[in-house]
This record gives sequence, structure tokens and C-alpha cells, in this order.
Amino acid sequence: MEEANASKHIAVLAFPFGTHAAPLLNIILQLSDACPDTVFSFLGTRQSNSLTFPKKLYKVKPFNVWDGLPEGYMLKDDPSEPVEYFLKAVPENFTEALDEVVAETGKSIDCLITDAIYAFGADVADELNVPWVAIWTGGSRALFVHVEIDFIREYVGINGTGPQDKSLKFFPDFSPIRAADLPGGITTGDFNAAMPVMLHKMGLELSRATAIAVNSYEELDSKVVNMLKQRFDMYLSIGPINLVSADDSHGCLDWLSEHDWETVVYISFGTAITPPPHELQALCEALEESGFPFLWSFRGNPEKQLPSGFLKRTRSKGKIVPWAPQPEILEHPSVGVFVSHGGWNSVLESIVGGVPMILRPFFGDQGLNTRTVEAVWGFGLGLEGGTLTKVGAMKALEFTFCSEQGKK
Ligand code: U2F
Repeated sequence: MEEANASKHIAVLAFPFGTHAAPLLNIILQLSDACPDTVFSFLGTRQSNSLTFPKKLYKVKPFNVWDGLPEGYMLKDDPSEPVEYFLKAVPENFTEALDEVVAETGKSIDCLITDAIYAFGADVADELNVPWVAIWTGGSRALFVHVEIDFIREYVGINGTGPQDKSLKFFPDFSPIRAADLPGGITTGDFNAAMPVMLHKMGLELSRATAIAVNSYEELDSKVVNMLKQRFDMYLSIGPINLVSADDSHGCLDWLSEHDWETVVYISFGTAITPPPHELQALCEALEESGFPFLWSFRGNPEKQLPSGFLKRTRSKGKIVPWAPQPEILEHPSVGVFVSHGGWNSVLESIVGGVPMILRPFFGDQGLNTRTVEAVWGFGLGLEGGTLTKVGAMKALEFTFCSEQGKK
């Protein structure tokens, strides 16, 4: 179908960092199957689009927006830096690109779908005189704390003025959650940094959305979902969005099949994080000493970043790859535990695969996800002291593999 003949045109504004654009694209692909007369224009940065779009798609077309980086700028080794630059460029980079999208397709926009992070979606949709649909790629609980940010700040205090172990029990099903588990920028951290400012605005603007859709399912957190449903006219739980990563060029699944059921430790800290050197060292020591077989999707250079001799010594026990088909791995019967940073997609994939988690959170929603997995849903463990130590990692592995409670 030619774009000009399509009956509707939906523009989608993706957040081009972490694992946001991939689940959003997945939702759009499902919508596009369900709406054969509609064309979709998917706006992200060049880099994100090139990673997210596996092949040329028929009715979902990528458009590149400016990433906010000055010409020729060399990024430092700090994952927050490109995000800060990008957030300075929004919403103008998107609104300029939307004009180009309309000119190129010859079709005006009938609906705006954005990553929910984009609080400006409300104004852009008003300008276009179209409905705004906000899609939150994290969990309901993380969305809820952003929606309730002002109340939480008032109750808990900001900048450490209140006790960090204070329970958020004033919300149903939140009693095990402490102030310290909240994402940075809610009660502690730099409130004026671009991301906390955007998320605060999001909490205030979301009621202007025609619909809010979340990558989760209602039964997982029904009390939290009920509170969100009371606040918003149309709150939809549309997950888990399955991210099928068919690429197994490193032979992970065959390697797993050589192992007994529920014996392998799978390790991945997502797409943005590599733990600091001393924590990598501690995890390696724990793996070596405990002797459990492990499959590690390692972001970085394992030869340089892992302790000297570790790769050689563990060759018969471990497999380290730069990228693994994680959803399929977590559904493989040989995997017994997932050591993770607690990114939302990883949590959902662990639930789908029925694999318990050992969690070392770093930023954003990961602390809240960790505490929720451990103390509300009970299918995983945080680490003693919150970081990876040899003793802590060994204890967690042994608890999961060897104790009755861990197996349960
Ligand atoms: C940000 O998430 P991350 O990208 O750091 O982490 P996840 O949400 O866990 O998503 C990682 C995805 O990458 C996939 C894996 C997940 O779907 O299956 N993957 C893979 O297929 N193969 C690999 O070798 C390694 C990973 C942010 F950091 C989080 O805090 C947020 O919760 C998240 C969603 O908003 O975005």
C-alpha cells in the first residue's frame, strides 16, 4: 500500500537509549498487523534506528532525528552523557523531523504515540490536534512512583532529610519498598538534571494522554495497576512484549543444551552497564570458587576487563559472549539463575522463563525492580550491601541453587 493511499498515519517518537525503542517498535509492529490501512513513521536517532530496525519493514518506516551532539563531538565513556545531550535537543529535533515526515509521506499525522518519558508529547499532540498515546516501557510500579513524585517527596523528605529506610507503606503493596529503593531524582540526586526533570513533568502531564500503555500484565502488580487506573482514564497493561532475538551466532543455546537442567548461571547487566572493575573481579572469583557453569553476555572487552587468567581457567565451565539471545536463554531449561542489573525487560523475561534472579541494580528503576522482585514477588535476591562482593555473590548463588527455599 502506498503511503498516500493509507487511511491513517501514526507518528511514533522513540527514546533512543537503553532498551526503550525495541519494545516500542515491537508494539508498533503488532499494531501495524492489526491496522492494515495505517502507516507508521518511527522517529529515533540514526544510531538507535540502525540497531532497532532489523530489516526493511513494509508499513513502519524509520526516520532519523538529531541526537543533540555537536558536530564532530567525541563522547566520553559515560553512558549518561549522550542522554543529557539528546534531552537538550528535544522536543525541537522531533517537531522539525515531524514536518519532514509529513512532507515526505504526503500524509498529515492522525495520532501521536510516544515513549511515556516524553512529557512534551501532550503539547506536540495538541499542536497537531491529534490524540496522544504514551507507552511506558518499564513496570507499573516505576511509573506509579513518578506519578506520585510530589506526594512521595513531601512524605519522605528530599536530599536525605528523611530516613532512607523509610517504608512507602502509605501506598497499598508498597510496605517493603524503602525510600532508598526509589529511582534517583525522586527524593535524592540531582533534581535539575534533564532526566529527573523530564520524568517529573511526565508524572504531571500523563493525565492529558488519551491512553497510557505499559509493558506489563495486570496480575503481576494488581494493586498498583488499580491505583493507576483510578488516576487515568485509559490505562492499559499490554505486556509482556516479547523481544525475540533470534541471533544465536555464538551458539549459546547449543552450549546450554550440553548442561543439566537448572545448573547454569546466566549473567547480563543489560545494554548500558558494565559493573566497575572490583565488582567484576568479585563476581569472577565467586564463579570460579563456586564452580557453577556460567554463560555471560559481557558488554565490553572480557580479555581486558576480567581478571588475568580467568578466561583460561574457566574455559571448560564458562562461556562469555558479546550478545546472547536472552529471551530464549531464559526459557532454556538448563538456566538455573539470572544475575542481572534489574532492567525491566530482563525482569519480565525472567518471569516468562521462570528463572530466579540475583540482582545488582545500578540506576533508574533498577533499585525499585530489585526490591520488588525480592520482597514483593519473591522470585529473586538482592545482594548483601547492594553490590557484588565475592562472599555476597557466592552466598546468593548457593542459596538459589542449594537451599530448598532458593529452589522454590
Ligand atoms: C534500560 O534497560 P537495559 O537495556 O539496560 O536493560 P533491560 O531492560 O533489562 O533490557 C535489556 C534487553 O536486552 C536484551 C534483553 C532485554 O530485552 O533480552 N539482551 C539480549 O537480547 N542479549 C544480550 O546479550 C543482552 C541483552 C534501563 F537501563 C532499565 O533500567 C529500564 O528498566 C529499561 C526499560 O525502560 O531500559
